[in-house]
Amino acid sequence: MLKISAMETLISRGIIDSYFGKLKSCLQLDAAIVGGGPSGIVAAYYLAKGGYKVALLDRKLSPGGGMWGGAMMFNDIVVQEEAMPIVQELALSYRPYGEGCYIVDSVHATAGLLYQATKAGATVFNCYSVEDVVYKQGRVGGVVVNWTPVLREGLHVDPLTLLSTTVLDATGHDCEIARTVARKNGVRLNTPTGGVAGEMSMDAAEGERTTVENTKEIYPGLFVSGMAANGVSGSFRMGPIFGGMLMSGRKVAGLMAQAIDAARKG
Ligand code: 48F
Repeated sequence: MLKISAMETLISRGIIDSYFGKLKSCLQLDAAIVGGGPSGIVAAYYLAKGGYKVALLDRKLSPGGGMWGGAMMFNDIVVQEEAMPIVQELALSYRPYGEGCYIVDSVHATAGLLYQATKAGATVFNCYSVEDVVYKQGRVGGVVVNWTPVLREGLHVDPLTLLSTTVLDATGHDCEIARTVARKNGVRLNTPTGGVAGEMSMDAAEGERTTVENTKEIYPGLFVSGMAANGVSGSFRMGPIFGGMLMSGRKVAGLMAQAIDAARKG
């Protein structure tokens, strides 16, 4: 039996050694995913499963974005038929409800996505806010991170940097990374306005369709998924139906994998 004082040191040393090892191993990434909502987590899962070095950063203590709460805190979500292969691959439980629709418990779904992404090898850093990107030679090449409490308190503390071949803006309705890249560097994005158009009001079916369609690379090295994809392109919100988010995450993982492979070949 360890002495109590030795046990306390062991606990602290274990966490410090492990955490900083994990952080050091993520200083150069294939994919940096900003935002741990459903589209970002699914992207992390597919990229990690493909053997890419991927970290997901979320400013909250509990990543999961808008999925935990279902609709109006009624904690169930709807997923349509087209996205069910992803639900099944991620081993989530579900039940049929109406034509072509399924219900999934939102707490189970969020926890399940996070479990599968981390199990596949994605590293999640919670309480990290991405406040900027690395921008070199006309490319986005990494993320600039700080502790969420530092930013919330308005403390004058400099950030750290994680370099990455690809960066995903999966920040949801606010499209934070796309906005920052356009504003700070005065560049045009590959969007209908060349900037961030902002989302439109609710049209669930159209919003679901365009979320997947608008999932793409919007600037060299910078990709968008989920609600951020519709936000940058000025398309509709869709509310608590989540198939589009899952399919957008899977699509963007494929696009990012192609870009990473191309960068490796030089
Ligand atoms: O909004 P969010 O859940 O993203 P999503 O994948 O899914 C949208 C749906 O939840 C829902 C919807 C469904 O049909 O419309 O809204 O597009 O999650 C975005 C995550 O990004 C984090 C934020 O805490 C949230 O968990 N986030 C936002 N900005 C930053 C950030 C930032 N600058 N740095 C780190 N995390």
